[in-house]
Parts: sequence; C-alpha cells; structure tokens
Amino acid sequence: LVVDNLLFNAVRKELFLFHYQPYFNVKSKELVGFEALVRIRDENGILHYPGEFIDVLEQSNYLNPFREWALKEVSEKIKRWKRPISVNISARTFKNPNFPKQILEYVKELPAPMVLEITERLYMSEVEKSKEIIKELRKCKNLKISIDDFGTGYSSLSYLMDIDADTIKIDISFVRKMVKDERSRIIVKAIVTLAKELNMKTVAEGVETEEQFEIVKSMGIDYVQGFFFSKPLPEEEVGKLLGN
Ligand code: G
Ligand code: G
Ligand code: NA
Ligand code: MN
Repeated sequence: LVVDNLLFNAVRKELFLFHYQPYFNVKSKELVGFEALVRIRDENGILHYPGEFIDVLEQSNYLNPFREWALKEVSEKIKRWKRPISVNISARTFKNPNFPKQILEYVKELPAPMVLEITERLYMSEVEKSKEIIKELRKCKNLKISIDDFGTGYSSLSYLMDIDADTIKIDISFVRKMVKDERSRIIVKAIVTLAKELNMKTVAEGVETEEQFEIVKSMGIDYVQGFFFSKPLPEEEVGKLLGN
C-alpha cells in the first residue's frame, strides 16, 4: 500500500528521475555511454531506489505511463549528450506487442543508439519468442539489444549460440569471483571468445577495484561499468562530465 501510494504520486506529480551510470572502453578508458537507472524523489525530498518499487511497478497499471516517461526522458538525453544510453526493459514491456511500434517513434531520429537491456533469464526463458521480438525491434535503426546479468541463468550452450544481441553484460557475480577463482576466469574467457565469434561486445558489470579491472582487461572484455570508475550520476553531473 505504501509502495502503491509512492507510485501513484510519482506518476501523477512526475517524481521519477534517472541516474546515469557511465561505462567505459577498457583499452582507452574513454567514456562510451550510460545506463539509465530509475529513482523516485518523493515530496519530502527522499530518494527511493528501484529495489523498493520496481517489482510492484512492473505488475501495475503505472507501467504504461512510466514507460512513456522513460522513453521520452532517455531520448532527450541521447539527443543532448549524443551518447548511447541503455534502459532496463521488463518482461512485460518486452512482450507487449505494441512496444516495437512505440519505441520506433522515439528512436528514429536519435544521434546515438538507445540500448535495450533485457535479462538473460527473460531471454532464455523463451528463446524463440525473444528472437522473434528482437527481429521486430531490429527494424528500428538506432536500437541495440544488450543481455543483462549474463551468466546467472541456466543457459545451455545451444541457447548461447543462438543468442541474438549486440552486447552481453557479464554479471557482477563473475567479476567478483574472477579475482580468486581460476574456474571463473576460464568460464569468462570462454564467454568472451564466444561473444567475439558471434560479433557481440562484452561489458563487465560491477567492477569495484583496480585488481578486478586488471583481470577484466586481461580477458579482452570490451567495456567496463562499476563503482571503480563511476557511480550512477544525477543528470547535472553528467552534463558537467561531458562539458555541456
Ligand atoms: O542502481 P540500482 O539500485 O539502480 O538498480 C537496481 C535494479 O533495478 C537493477 O536490477 C536494475 O536493472 C533495475 N532497474 C533500474 N532502473 C530500471 C528501469 O528503468 N526499469 C526496469 N525495469 N528496471 C530498472
Ligand atoms: O541488474 P542491473 O545490472 O541492471 O543492475 C545494475 C545495478 O548494479 C544498479 O543497482 C547499480 O547501482 C549497481 N552497480 C553498478 N556498479 C556497481 C558496482 O561496482 N558494485 C555494485 N555492488 N553495484 C553496482
Ligand atoms: Na541493467
Ligand atoms: Mn546487469
């Protein structure tokens, strides 16, 4: 009930906002783009994180107005910052038959891609259906697909070979284990090789230390995201970072 009230107000009074976490090219350390992560600033100025409300939001009638707001907001930022921005897409949005048409309206004139992050779990739970939806979405120029939390689902190798995405984001749990655990490094190395052969880019999620970064670098992973480089930032700080 408390969460419902928070969401009711967030929709009615436009209290949603995004923080933007930069991701970087591993080799050059240059900033590449951002992941948009939603928050609610309530009427008392308190910031609420998705852990508190995202599950309820995704099951509720607020999902449609939220999605409209989110697509508009991210499109504006891509226009302003001229960088790719990733958005997390829920299962319900991904499977909504109107979604490809809706997103085309936002994406068609952007100066950089919008990236849709769908979780590995969602993709793998219905591989054929996911491939079909992605095929439809691929009609939108400027739209890319990224597989989130990669390595946390139960994916068979045959599914992996089938995966139709531009980028895979190697889950934070692997990044953590890689420092101590040789098996994790071997598995990630294999994932990176597979991704290269399949023309996909790789992102290491949740890199928090220099030691983790050095391992990520030695594995040939393309991009890195994590607190070692930057936390998710309010839009004012992104503006400063990019110098506009
Ligand atoms: O920073 P962090 O606490 O922001 O995010 C927690 C979780 O919330 C992550 O798993 C992230 O994927 C999810 N999340 C963040 N923003 C969004 C969003 O706009 N839509 C959806 N569906 N999930 C989001
Ligand atoms: O599920 P998804 O990968 O979309 O979630 C992204 C989440 O990971 C967000 O909550 C974001 O704040 C968090 N995150 C980003 N970088 C780091 C990091 O270096 N360490 C930890 N622990 N969390 C991170
Ligand atoms: Na994500
Ligand atoms: Mn992730």
